[in-house]
Amino acid sequence: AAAKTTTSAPKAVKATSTVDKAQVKAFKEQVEKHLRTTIGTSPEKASKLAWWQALVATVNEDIFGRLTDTQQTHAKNDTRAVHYLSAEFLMGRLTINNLTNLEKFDVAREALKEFGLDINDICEEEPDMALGNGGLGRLAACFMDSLATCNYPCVGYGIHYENGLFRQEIRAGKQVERPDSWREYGCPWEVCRPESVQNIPLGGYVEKQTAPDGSQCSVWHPSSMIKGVPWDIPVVGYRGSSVAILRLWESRSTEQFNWDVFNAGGYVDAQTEKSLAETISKVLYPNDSTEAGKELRLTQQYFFCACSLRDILRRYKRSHHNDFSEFASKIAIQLNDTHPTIAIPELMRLLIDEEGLSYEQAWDITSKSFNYTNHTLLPEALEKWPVYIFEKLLPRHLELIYEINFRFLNGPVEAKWPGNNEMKSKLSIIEEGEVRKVRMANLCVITSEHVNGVAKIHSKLVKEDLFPDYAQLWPNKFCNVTNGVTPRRWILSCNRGLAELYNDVAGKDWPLDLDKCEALKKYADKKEYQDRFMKIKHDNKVALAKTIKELCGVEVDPNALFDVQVKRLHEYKRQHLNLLYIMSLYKSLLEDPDQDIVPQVFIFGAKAAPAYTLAKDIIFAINAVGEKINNDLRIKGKLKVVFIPNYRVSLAEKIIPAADISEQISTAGYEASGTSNMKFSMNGALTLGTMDGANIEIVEQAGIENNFIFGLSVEEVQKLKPRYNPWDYYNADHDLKAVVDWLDSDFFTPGQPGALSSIKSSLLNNGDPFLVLADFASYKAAHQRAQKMFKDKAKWAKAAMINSATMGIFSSDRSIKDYATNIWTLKSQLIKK
Ligand code: H53
Repeated sequence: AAAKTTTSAPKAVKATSTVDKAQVKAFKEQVEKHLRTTIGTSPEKASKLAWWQALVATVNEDIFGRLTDTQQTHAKNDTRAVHYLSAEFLMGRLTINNLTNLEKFDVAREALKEFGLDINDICEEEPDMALGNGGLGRLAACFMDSLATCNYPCVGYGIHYENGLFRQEIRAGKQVERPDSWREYGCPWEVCRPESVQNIPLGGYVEKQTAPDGSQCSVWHPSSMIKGVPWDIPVVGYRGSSVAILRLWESRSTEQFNWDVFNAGGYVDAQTEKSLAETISKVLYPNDSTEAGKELRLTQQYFFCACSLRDILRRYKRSHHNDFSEFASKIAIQLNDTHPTIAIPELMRLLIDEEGLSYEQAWDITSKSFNYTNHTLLPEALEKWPVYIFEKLLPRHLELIYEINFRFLNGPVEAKWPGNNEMKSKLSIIEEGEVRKVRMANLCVITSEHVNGVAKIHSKLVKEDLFPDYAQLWPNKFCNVTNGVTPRRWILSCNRGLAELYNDVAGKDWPLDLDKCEALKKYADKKEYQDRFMKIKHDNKVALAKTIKELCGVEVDPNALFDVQVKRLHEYKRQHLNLLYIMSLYKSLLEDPDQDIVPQVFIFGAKAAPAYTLAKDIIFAINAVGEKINNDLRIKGKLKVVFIPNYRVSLAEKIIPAADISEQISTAGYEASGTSNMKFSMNGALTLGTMDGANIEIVEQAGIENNFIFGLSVEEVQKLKPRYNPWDYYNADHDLKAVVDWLDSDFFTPGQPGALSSIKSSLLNNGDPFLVLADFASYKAAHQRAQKMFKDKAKWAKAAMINSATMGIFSSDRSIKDYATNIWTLKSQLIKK
C-alpha cells in the first residue's frame, strides 16, 4: 500500500533496511559461485568485467527458468503470436533493466556492496547493444519490453550485426566514426541456437517450366546459399511476467559451398565467398531516416526476413503440419517500416514454390498476416529499390512482385478508376523511368491488413497526404497507434529518486499502469512535494554535471537551467535553430554582460550519418561555438554549451532525468512522432517545442501552459513552403542577420574563415528547406518565456510535476495494447510456473 508521505524529507534512495538479508546473502553466494565456476576467477583477483559477467550469470539463472515456462505455456495452448520484424533493435544495456524487471536490483546492489563494489560502477562494464540508429530502433526495444510485460506471445526478429552503430569520437570539434564491436569479448545475454539454423538461397536465375497439366511454373536456381545462425536474447517482463525472445540472425557461409569451391582448387576464392557471406550481418547501416539504396542493404533485409519466415513456418508446422488453413489465425507479422517488406514476396514464394499452394491461396494467407507501420513522410526515407538489383539478387521475388502488381492494377484499381492509366502508374508498385524501381511502401500498403502511423498528426498525414488514393480504395486500412516508451527503463531504472516518489504517492504498481502517476498532480501545489521533486532533479543534475566534466572537460553548475537537445542530427530536427539562438544569447551577453539572465547550460548529443556533410558541419559548429563561449570570461559563466560525444541509450539514461528543458523543435509535419519527448516529460522536463508529432499529444495531456510551444503549425508550414523566401526573414530581423553573418566570420574558428559558412549557405542560398529562419523569432520568444518561468521556482516545479504526472498514455504498454486490440487481435497469456 502507498505510504502517504507528507514530510519534506527527501527519500531519494530507498533505505537499505527494507532489503531482505537472507536474499542478499543468497544472491551474494550465487555471484561468488559464478565468479569461481563460470568465469574462472576469484573475488581477490576478479576484474570489474569479471564481476559483471558473474552478475549476469546469476541473473540468467532466474531468466532461463521463466523462459522455459513461457514457451511451454504458449506451445501447450497453441497461442496466436505476433512476429515483430525490424532491421533495428536498440536495446542498450540489459543488466540494470533486467534486475529491475525481476525486482532484484536492491538485493543485487546490497550483495555487491558486501564485496566492496558499487553496482552502477560494475554495470558500466556492459557495452551498449547499439543495434539501431535512433527512434525506430529504440521503439522496437521498448515494444519488446511491453510485449513481455503484458504477456503477449511474440517473437522479435532482426539482424545480429557484428558492429552496431559507430562509436562517435570528437576530434578538434569534428565527428570521427570508430567501429562498435559490442561483443568483442562475448555477450553473456545471448544464446546461440544451432538447432534452428536456416539456409537462405540468393542470386541465380528463374527457369520457366511446363507442368504435366500444361500450366507454367517458375523454378528458381539460386547461385549461392547463406547460412543464418540465430542468437536469442531473452527479454524479461516486469515482475515475473513472461520472458519474450528477440531472435537475431547472423550470416555465415555454408560449409558445403566453400568446400566445393575449395575442391575446385580455389582456396582464396573459398575465403572470398566466406567473407562475402559474413559481410551480410557485419555492420548496421548508419543512416537514420534516409536510405542508402545499396545492394548489401537489400541483401541484409532479405536475409533476416527469409530466416525469420522459415522459423515461423517451422514452428507453425510443428502443430499444424502441412495444413495452412489456420496460418493467418495463428500468425500476425508486423513490419517495422519498409525495411522488412521483402518478407511479403518471400512468404508468397515459400507457400507457392516450397509448400505447393496456389497463388490465390498464398495471397489469401499473406494478405491476412501482414501489417505495416509507417514511421516517416520524408521522401528520402521511403525505400525504392532499382529493378536491376532485384534481377541480380532476387529474380523470383521480382516475378512475384510483378504478379502482385498486375493483379492489383487490373483488379481493385481498374474497378475503382476504369481505364485510368494515370492512377495506375501512380499506385503501381513499379516506378517507371530511366531506372525502374520497386516502391516498397506501395507493396506494404497493398498487402497489409492495417497501415498505421505513429502519432495522431502523423497518421492523418499518412492517410491524407502520403497515400490518399489508397485511402480512397481502402479507408479502413489506415489507423493510428501513438508511440510509447517503457516506464521500467525510462523512469524506474534510470531515475530511482523519482520512482521512489511515485511509490509513495501512487503505490507500487505505477510501472504497470502509468496512469496511476496522475496521483502526483494533486500534490503539485504543495511546497514540500515541489521541494522533494526539485531535489530529485537537482541530484540528477549533480550526477550529470560530473559525467559532463569527465566526458567534455567542462565545468557546469547544477543550479543553472539544463536545456537539452539529444537526438540524431538532421536538418529537419533543427539543431542549427538551437545554435542560432545560443549565438544570439551570447551576443546579447557580450553587449550587456551584467544583464540578469538565468544561467543556462545547453547540452547536445547527436550522431550524424557519416555521409551527411551538413549534419557533420553542424556538429563542428556546435563544438566551435561551445569552445568559444565556455572560455569567455566576460560572460561570467552565465552560459555554457556542451556537446556530449557518442550519444547512446546508456547516456540518455543519465541525461534525460537531469533535464529542465526538452528541445523538440522539428519543423512541423516532419517528425513522425518522436519518443525522447515522452521520456523527458515523464522525468519532469518542460517541452520547448513545435506542434509536431507526439508533442501535440504531450501538451494535450500536460497543458500548453506547462510547456513552451512555438513556431509554425503543420498547416502554416504547408501554406508558407511554396512561397517561402528565407532572405525576407534575414533582412527583416537585425539580430537574426547578425548571427547568421557571424557564421561567415572566423570569430568561432580562428584562422579558419568560412569553416561554418555551409550552414549559412544552406539557410540562404539553399532556400532553408526546414524553415529555420521563419521560426527563429518565435523560438526566441519561447526561450524568454522559459527563462521567466524558471525564475519562479514554485511555478516551474508545479509545471514539471504536472508534465511527469500526466504521461500515462505514453507508456509503451498502452501502445502495445492498442496494437494487440486493433491490429493483431492478440490475447495475453498468463504464464504457468
Ligand atoms: O521513428 C520513430 C519516430 C521518429 C522517426 C523515427 C524513424 C527512424 O528512427 C528511422 C527511420 C524512420 O523512417 C523513422 O523519425 O519521429 O518517433 C519511431 O516511430
